[in-house]
Amino acid sequence: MSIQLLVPDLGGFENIPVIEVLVQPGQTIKKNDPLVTLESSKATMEVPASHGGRVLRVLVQLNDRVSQGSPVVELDEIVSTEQQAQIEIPQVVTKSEPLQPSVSLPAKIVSLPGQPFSASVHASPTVRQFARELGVPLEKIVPSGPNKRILKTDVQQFVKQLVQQNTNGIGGFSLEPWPDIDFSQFGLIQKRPLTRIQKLTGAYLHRNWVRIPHVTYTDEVDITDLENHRQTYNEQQPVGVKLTILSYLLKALVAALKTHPELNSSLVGEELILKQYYHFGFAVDTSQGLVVPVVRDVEQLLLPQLAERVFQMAERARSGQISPRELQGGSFTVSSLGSVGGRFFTPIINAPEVAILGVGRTQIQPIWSDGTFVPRSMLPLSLSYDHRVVDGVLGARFMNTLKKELLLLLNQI
Ligand code: CAO
Repeated sequence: MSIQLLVPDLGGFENIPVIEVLVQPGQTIKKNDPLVTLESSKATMEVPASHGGRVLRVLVQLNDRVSQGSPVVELDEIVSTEQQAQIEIPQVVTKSEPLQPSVSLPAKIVSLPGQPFSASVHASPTVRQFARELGVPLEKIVPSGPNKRILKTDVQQFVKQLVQQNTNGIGGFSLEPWPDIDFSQFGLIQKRPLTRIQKLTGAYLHRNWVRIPHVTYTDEVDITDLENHRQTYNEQQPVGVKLTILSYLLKALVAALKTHPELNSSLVGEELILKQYYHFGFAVDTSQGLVVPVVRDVEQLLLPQLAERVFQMAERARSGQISPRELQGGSFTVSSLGSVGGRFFTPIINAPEVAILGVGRTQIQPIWSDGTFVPRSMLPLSLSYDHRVVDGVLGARFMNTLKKELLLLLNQI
């Protein structure tokens, strides 16, 4: 039996726009389920179904205007024996006969102007109910419906994003949307897309910066004697690759990491994976962006071999010839800006590693020694570490060891 469900008495309101259609053909509905939402200048109302059944046709569209008695839905009614007894026969007609109005339940007024929850957000009672059940504050949702109305899909999208953020481990962040500004209104601009490498490294750097509690510890090491040694060695080797400060540091790192193995580890869940290999990445500035080749088994390389390896890998990184395998497996990373300038900075940890060493430019400084100032070459070092794994004392001890090991190298060449 088909019946029409009608708009009930609206308390004197007429020609009220339909702002949401909540059912569709083929859908099975129960008595009291909301069919449409109407919104007058004074209130938002839901029209509930007076009968349960399968929706054959929806007789209104968005923005249609309805009054009491307007047909909303044509329904193929499902009636239990008990319900059948309660239904007044004249209001229910078979499809072959002209359709007659059925009983309509009073409209539910769910939102009135002045009520706190409707003050600034537009949403139908069903959507409000849905959001309430999920504990979602409507004020936080970006509306996509007409007249800035929040739809059910907006609530679902909001929840989806929250779940996604929680899966990524950054639940709890509630940030303002990124500003969308047309800069050309202020002056001339030029657009340049990020390179593929910039896009890739950018995403990883962002993740690491957000997910790892970084602490950066800074110190200086007096490398006057090491510099003399390096320069003398390089002068005596007119051919071949010269020794660089970076290669000394990589070598000294092996010894320092053996003393403090926590800094040569990865945090997996609640377990530390302590690595007994020493594969070190070093940041190379290329025309396409930052690339980090990994020198394997630094422990087994003599200083000149290490300098040669670093030089060749940097060259291949710059010419785009480094293989993906050569970018993998690092246990610690060094980022040296020494050839460019500057002193201290905050290098971002190259996850899943737990620490990274930033190297600044050596500067000759007056250092107090034996009652007088003497000029010494001071190398600035910035160690960023994951504070979940390395605490402040360990970080400081590690730096002390590294400084000591760097100077001990002088006796090894
Ligand atoms: N203090 C003073 N001078 C330094 C120095 C330091 N800490 N480190 C290097 N230099 C000098 C070298 O002695 C060399 O000088 P000479 O030509 O007079 O001998 C010059 O700088 C160039 O050094 P280099 O480039 O040959 O060797 P390197 O080991 O310092 O650098 C590499 C190699 C690959 C690290 C470097 O080329 C590079 O790409 N650096 C940028 C790394 C980077 O992008 N870091 C940031 C990552 S986060 O965005």
